[in-house]
Amino acid sequence: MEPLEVGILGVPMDLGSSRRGTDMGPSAIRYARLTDALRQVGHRVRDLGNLEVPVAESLDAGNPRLKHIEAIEPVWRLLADRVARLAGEGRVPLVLGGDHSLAVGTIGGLLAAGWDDLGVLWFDAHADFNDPATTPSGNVHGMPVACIVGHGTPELLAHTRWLPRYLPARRLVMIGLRDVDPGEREKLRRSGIVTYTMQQIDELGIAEVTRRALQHLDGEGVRRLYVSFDVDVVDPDVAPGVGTPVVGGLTYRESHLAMEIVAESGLLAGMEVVEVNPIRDVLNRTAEVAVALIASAFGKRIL
Ligand code: Z70
Ligand code: MN
Ligand code: MN
Ligand code: MN
Repeated sequence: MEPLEVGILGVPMDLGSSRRGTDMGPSAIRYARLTDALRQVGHRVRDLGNLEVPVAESLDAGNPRLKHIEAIEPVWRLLADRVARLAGEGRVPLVLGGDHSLAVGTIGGLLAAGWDDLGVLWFDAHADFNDPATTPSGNVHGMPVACIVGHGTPELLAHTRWLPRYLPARRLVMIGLRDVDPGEREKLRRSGIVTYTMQQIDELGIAEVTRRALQHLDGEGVRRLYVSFDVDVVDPDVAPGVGTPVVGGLTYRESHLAMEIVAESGLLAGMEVVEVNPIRDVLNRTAEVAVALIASAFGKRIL
């Protein structure tokens, strides 16, 4: 991979989830020596610090089916501005979460930067495709995909009016699904989003799945790839420090191979790693896994 100008941005936000602690994700990932890892691969790295995010305890959650949305939406807009500016400067955004609701801001920023050839690989145990009508929790981190592709109730989409446009559903591919809510299932099947569940990964292998995902995006005209990586896609035995652990996830080796194939594609234009929760971790193991995965996605090779 040719040397990139990487711009790191932390988003210490846990307003989209009910378990506290993902707000400490950016610190945990930095403590695991992220910039060193990227520089060792040959990239130039600038850490732009953290976005200012309100503390949950200082707020009222408001609408129980759309908790903290009045505080989350301004974070999305601020994040989108920052990401669009980074992209405009030719930097590759690397965003550290924070809960997964932040993806509306990052991907919204890339759309605002005029990335018409953008595609998204969404690694997650969950579909994050709920809306206020289907949510079992009211947590917005279960809804970002609905916001990004514009499939949700008007009440939800009212908070995305600042987006320049929605991402076409066929330009988003999910990998690693194993915990989909009943209300998400039908919506997802009809959405045009391409999905690879753990069953398909077991049958085909992660290499074939990742290659098929990239091939599909290529066929949709995608020339710039954004990887949205929810660490809960990795098995909780490997990455225990997450808000919502789900058994039966990607192994250390499968997750690394997927990132190595992403690097080989030559299309990586940005990445976010979300849902790292140091409170629930064993020492800082999950952030260390996150840094190793980022290094692989950014071109680290064994030989
Ligand atoms: C469930 C919900 C969730 C994490 C997304 C879970 C959502 N589908 N959890 N990412 N870590 O509440 O909507
Ligand atoms: Mn409102
Ligand atoms: Mn997620
Ligand atoms: Mn998840």
